[in-house]
Amino acid sequence: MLILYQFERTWGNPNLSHFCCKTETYLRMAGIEYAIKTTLPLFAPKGKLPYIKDGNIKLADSRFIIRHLKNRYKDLDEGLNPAEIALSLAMQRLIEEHLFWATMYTRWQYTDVNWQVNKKAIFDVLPPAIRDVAAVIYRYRIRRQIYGHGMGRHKPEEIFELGMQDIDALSACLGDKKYFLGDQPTTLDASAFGFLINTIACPIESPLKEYGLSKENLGDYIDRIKMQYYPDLQ
Ligand SMILES: N[C@@H](CCC(=O)N[C@@H](CS)C(=O)NCC(=O)O)C(=O)O
Repeated sequence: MLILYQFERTWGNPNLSHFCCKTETYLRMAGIEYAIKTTLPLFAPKGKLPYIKDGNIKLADSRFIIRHLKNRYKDLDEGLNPAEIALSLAMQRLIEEHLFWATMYTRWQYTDVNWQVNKKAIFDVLPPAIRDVAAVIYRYRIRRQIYGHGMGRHKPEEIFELGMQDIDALSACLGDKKYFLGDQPTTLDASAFGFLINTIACPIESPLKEYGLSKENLGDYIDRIKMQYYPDLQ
């Protein structure tokens, strides 16, 4: 059976990792059987989670994993026309390459309280003797990534302004539809759910979360998908 390697479940959500949650949500939306093994990025083929093993295939990165799932099992996007496929890709890039970094800032840098919550969720699985050292090393590494992306060079209020633009775009694009591209879930929904739940419905406090919570359609969307695809987490 296909094995999904990801962080341990926490906060009552599928995963604290946006990308792991995206991947697991695709598996569930597509009705693909899988098992989970919990791990840390340190042990992953590309140093990041998620990754999968499917028979003798080992694949890292949610985009390559989903390409494999589409080819071998089920393509949630098969009914989309070329314009919808283009919109889906553009929105995924907005979510994963831009909004993501604003949320990373809120977890790893914005306040000490958020950092403590984030640290506990990720590093408490490690033995006490190495937990704090690993957390300090990873925090330094992730802060360098946020800076390297460019998001980390801005003032907090500028980061939130940029993230709020993404939230506005997502809320407008969803409108009053059930899913982003109609009545059926697609890859964009797996991505949007994974990232929105990790922005709006997790215990990391920030103006970005508050702003997301003010968008009723996004809150309803998260609740709806969580209830339908994660009944085990209710
Ligand atoms: N492009 C990758 C991104 C994966 C990613 O950034 N994973 C994060 C967790 S959300 C990670 O493992 N980070 C560890 C690190 O950068 O050291 C994907 O789509 O899977």
